[in-house]
Amino acid sequence: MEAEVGVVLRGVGGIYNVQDAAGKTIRCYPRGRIKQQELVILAGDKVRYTVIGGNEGVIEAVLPRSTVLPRPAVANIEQLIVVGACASPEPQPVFIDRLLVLAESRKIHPIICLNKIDLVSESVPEELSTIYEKVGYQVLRCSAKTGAGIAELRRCLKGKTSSFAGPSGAGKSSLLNSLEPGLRLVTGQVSAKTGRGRQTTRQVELLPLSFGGLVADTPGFSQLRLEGIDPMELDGLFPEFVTSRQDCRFSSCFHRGEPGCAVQAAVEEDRISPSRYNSYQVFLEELEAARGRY
Ligand SMILES: Nc1nc2c(ncn2[C@@H]2O[C@H](COP(=O)(O)OP(=O)(O)OP(=O)(O)O)[C@@H](O)[C@H]2O)c(=O)[nH]1
Ligand SMILES: [Mg+2]
Ligand SMILES: [Zn+2]
Repeated sequence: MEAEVGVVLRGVGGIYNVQDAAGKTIRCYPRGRIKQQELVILAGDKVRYTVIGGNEGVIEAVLPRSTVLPRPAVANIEQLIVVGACASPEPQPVFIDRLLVLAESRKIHPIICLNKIDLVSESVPEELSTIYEKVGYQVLRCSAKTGAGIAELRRCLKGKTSSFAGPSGAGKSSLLNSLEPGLRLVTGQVSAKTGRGRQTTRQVELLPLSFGGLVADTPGFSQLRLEGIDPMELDGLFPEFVTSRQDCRFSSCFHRGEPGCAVQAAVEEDRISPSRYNSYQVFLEELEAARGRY
């Protein structure tokens, strides 16, 4: 029988739901040699499989991945929808920047989605948007509650393989329910005491969208530490630093107090946002500390 190629939507207990070319879900077991190779099969993986009757199949091979996101691991994501709440939980630019750097480092296209605009005055999303639009990022302003911005979010997802990311409680699952009501994803409350979400989504799963495309709801990449990035290359993951850094006096400039630093000059002249520059410094320290440990 001919092998077919499909996409792994999710894996639980060694059984993988694979979406075939027609959109049907096939329950697949990996062939013994895949298990022997200790090859991990991820959500998003494109796999070659043989149908063994009905809706069941055997996975023969995992095809090369174009991208991989860590914790939760998900493969072949084209766009990362970075979700941040305007309130409840309070917006954290460093968290947004962390996800943006992650996306840039993996060559995944990021889009920012500011959710819960119904809870705040217009100035809150306005100020946040300015920071990111200045960089050149697309920023959506949404409310899963009122439906504002949902049509635009739908347009961004159409025909693509995307993943949602962002702090627990930001409203990732709620946004997905709002743009595709059939999904009925479980959502949680934000704790009144800590102001944080309760990590309602525990598993990564790719969801087929009725208007075309796949999207991963995730538990939010909340444990995320940046890894495997050379501190020298961090500035290249902040798109707005790239033109300035060419004018730094030293080619090995880390942009933290060196004389003749064009990046710092750009911060002073407000061409680079202070909050972005702050995130750069936080990540630089983190990456250097991680190096020191080995
Ligand atoms: N007012 C308001 N509340 C929202 C909005 N979106 C989500 N919420 C509420 O925020 C809470 C958390 O939403 P979830 O969708 O569970 O958040 P999540 O990002 O999926 O959280 P985790 O799965 O824990 O990572 C729920 O009580 C939602 O009803 C919004 O646009 N406006
Ligand atoms: Mg969720
Ligand atoms: Zn510099």
